[in-house]
Amino acid sequence: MRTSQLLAVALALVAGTQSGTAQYWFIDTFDTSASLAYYHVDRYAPSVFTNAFFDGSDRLQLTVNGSAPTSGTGSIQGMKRLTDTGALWGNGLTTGYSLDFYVDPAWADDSKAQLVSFWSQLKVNPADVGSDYYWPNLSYWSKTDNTATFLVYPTNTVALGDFAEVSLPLGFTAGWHTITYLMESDGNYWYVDGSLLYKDTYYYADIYKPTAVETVIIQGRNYGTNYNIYADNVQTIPEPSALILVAGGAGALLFVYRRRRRSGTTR
Ligand SMILES: [Ca+2]
Ligand SMILES: [Ca+2]
Repeated sequence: MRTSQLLAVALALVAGTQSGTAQYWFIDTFDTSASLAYYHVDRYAPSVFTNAFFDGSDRLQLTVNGSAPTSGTGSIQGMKRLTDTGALWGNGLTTGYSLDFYVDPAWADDSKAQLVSFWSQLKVNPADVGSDYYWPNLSYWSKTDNTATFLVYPTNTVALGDFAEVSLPLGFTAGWHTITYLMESDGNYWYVDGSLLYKDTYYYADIYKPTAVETVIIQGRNYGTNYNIYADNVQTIPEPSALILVAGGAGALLFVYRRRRRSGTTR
């Protein structure tokens, strides 16, 4: 199948998810302020949450309030993406999301910390019991020693314990990157720019089965200074296999296309 045909099929699949099913699909481009209405404060409010022209397009801008608390819940500043009625997605079928985020080149040598963090909340069946709820997370962390890493907060905390560092992909540079999160039957998959960065398994999978992604939270952490987080094209992935093509955008499409080429199944 030609790449253009692949895209057409994928777009048709997405169109089909928007009517007559319980799947919840959206894309927030932040090209107008309309997308902002879906976002609600999670923990502590950032000082700015708006759409702004940045780096050639209209983006989401979240400014971490450096005057806020620097420890505890008050240091965690984020916005949660809900439905148009302010609810969790809650449809049982949305299994991932992707978004673009910006790594500011100035962060690399300013001897200050910045954290750009993305949380999923997974619906669990049977219903979760307190802390058994799944909260997979991927964060980009610029440290005060001017090194940087990704952080993951796995669902399998029994195996990994807590946040764990995952090295940046080879050749990772400042600028825009695409993150894709997929909830699969055997665990969480995090892709960066179309390549798998990290996977973890569900510890309680045999008892509390995750069934859907219910929200995405875009979050910064206050280290005592203001900094801007920019994101764009926040979108859900209704089905894990076919729709990664669309949800990841052209980058994911090419990724899959290349993978097919490598495996000799290009048609
Ligand atoms: Ca945009
Ligand atoms: Ca820094």
